[in-house]
Amino acid sequence: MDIFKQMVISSLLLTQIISVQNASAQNILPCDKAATTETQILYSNMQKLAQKSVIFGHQDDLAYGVGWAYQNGRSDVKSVAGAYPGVYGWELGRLELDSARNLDGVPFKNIISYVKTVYGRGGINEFSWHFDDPVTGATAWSTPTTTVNQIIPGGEHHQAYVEYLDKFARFDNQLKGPKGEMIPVIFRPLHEHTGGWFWWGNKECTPEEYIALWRFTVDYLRNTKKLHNLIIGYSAAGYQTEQEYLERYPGDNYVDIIGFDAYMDKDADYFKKDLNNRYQILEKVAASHHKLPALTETGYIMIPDPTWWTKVLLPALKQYKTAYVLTWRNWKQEHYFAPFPGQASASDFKKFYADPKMIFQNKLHASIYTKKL
Ligand code: BMA
Repeated sequence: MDIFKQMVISSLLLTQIISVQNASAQNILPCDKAATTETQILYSNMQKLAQKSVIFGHQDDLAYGVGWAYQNGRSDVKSVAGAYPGVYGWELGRLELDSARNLDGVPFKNIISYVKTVYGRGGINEFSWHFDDPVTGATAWSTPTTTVNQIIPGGEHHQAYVEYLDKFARFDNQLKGPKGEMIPVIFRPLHEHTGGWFWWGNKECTPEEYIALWRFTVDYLRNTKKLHNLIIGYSAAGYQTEQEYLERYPGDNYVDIIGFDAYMDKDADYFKKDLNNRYQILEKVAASHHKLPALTETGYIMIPDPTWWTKVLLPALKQYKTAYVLTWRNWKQEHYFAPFPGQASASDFKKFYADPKMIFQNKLHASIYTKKL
């Protein structure tokens, strides 16, 4: 082959490689091949936004805050920053018991209505599920070593877990938009599994058992219950190495968003170092597995550092690709993770909100579900 032909062929190949790379960097399809159009569009738009920005999220934002509960339209984040968050985390614990309220007292009826409101204005809903142990009936924070093994397919108590998922499906089917379309949501089950404090944690089951549980969960909801509005979130707790992060990874066909939960506990230097280490690993895994990275839970309880938002959190968000960051709930004076008016970090939070990197509800529109950016 002459040198000219060779050059043409290699330049064509290069173009192909670049376009494949771009496609994988910008438009990864949901792992559910039958995801609804709205779900596909949302996931695509989240990827696009994540190239330059981070969406701010808050757990239970519309339900209650410090010193108030169930007041229409109220939100601690909005009271401080002037805008609602863009991601809204909700908790499903006790749905498995047919309870009218979740484990933090929020009526499921309200959650359904919040989800619809959020969808209507182009916010994004996310679910965690601190479910009770289906074998012993103890809480999520119990640490038996046999539960996961007993509820995976073939296990003696498998049916009890199937019933949990049936209840989730019944709930999920109520999340419908005005045209009857399913509202896309991020579903983040079995979280913080690299820690040992939940019954599905790394001290409580083997990697094979955890992976079997995860795959069954997703396959059952997708194939048997025909739920196609789920963007699946995989979120670890602490880890030191890539190997540790991936030890229980269920595979690319079972995950859309990958992330971790990281809370600061007084020692800012340690937190920053650990956050950097975890982010570096996450970035690498996200790139090689073509998944969307997120900081799925974070916070500094009672935020005693008045510049935590701009001096600790924001620098990390500026350094590492993050689709969204979700701070935990504002329950009471001794347990909150976002500021409220008068709180020590409130004015810093306004600066954090105003930073061009950050996206709150006011920068999102309902078309996030219908039109690709
Ligand atoms: C924890 C705390 C608990 C709560 C649980 C589930 O981190 O906020 O009070 O019950 O999350 O929301």
